[in-house]
Amino acid sequence: MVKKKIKKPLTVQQKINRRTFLSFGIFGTAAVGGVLGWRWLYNSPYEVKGITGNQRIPLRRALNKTELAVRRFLYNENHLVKTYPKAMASKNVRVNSDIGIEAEKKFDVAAWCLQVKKPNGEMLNVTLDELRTLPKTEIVYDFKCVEGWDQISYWGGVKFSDFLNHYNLHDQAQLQYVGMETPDKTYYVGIDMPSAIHPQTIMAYEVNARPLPLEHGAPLRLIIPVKYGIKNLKRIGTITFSNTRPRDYWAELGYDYYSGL
Ligand SMILES: Nc1nc2c(c(=O)[nH]1)N[C@H]1C(S)=C(S)[C@@H](COP(=O)(O)O)O[C@H]1N2
Ligand SMILES: [Mo]
Repeated sequence: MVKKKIKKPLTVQQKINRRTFLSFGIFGTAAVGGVLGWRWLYNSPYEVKGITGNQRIPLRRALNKTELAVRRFLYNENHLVKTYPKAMASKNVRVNSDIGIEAEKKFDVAAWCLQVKKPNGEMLNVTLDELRTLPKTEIVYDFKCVEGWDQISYWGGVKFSDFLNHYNLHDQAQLQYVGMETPDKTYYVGIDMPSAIHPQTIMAYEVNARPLPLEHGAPLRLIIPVKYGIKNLKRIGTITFSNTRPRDYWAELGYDYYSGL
């Protein structure tokens, strides 16, 4: 006869001990894994400087993969960013950084005009007065900066998609990216076309229903609520269109190129 080994039922204390042991085991493995993963990441080489730069290769790869997943499964041009009543908008809109619009660099707002470079090399020049004749779009939303602050603010200007339609830039709208640079070309951003033509993306010439002050990017800035602050370029000088990623100030310094919310 084969003797069956009978397992004695565990006592409550034994059960607790086993649980504790398991929990610590799992926690410990995760912790060690985390530390090793971190060490691995921080021993990985940096990417070759190009459109993006200054980032460890695996992390950049992850950022780019996340972008693809977001664009494929999460991004929806009909999905609108939350808006607020005007009364909730901050009266003193924070001024964050001023690359390309530094006060000591004298800037003549009256002499400004927007330069739109078409892929065929043709140049379209648009004045602020012309832009003001287009339908005005206003938005009150929570502006978010990657540095960890956010603020409800109220902007007014021309919807980017209205601008493209009005100037017959339909062929340009078929391309994958929009590039924007300050007139002095020291701050620049690249925006994927779906985000650029999102119904809440505007080129703003007003904040709190008043003309944009210099420090907020007078006479015209980008307000793109589906992106972090870094993409909201102040003082647009030139606009370009392309199928490759335009240069981007913060992406070159290691930040996510997409920087979506
Ligand atoms: N030309 C220019 N645009 C810019 C910046 C800049 O330094 N220069 N900073 C960006 C960042 S990081 C943020 S958070 C917002 C801040 O906009 P605000 O100063 O109007 O609040 O502008 C963005 N646009
Ligand atoms: Mo920012």
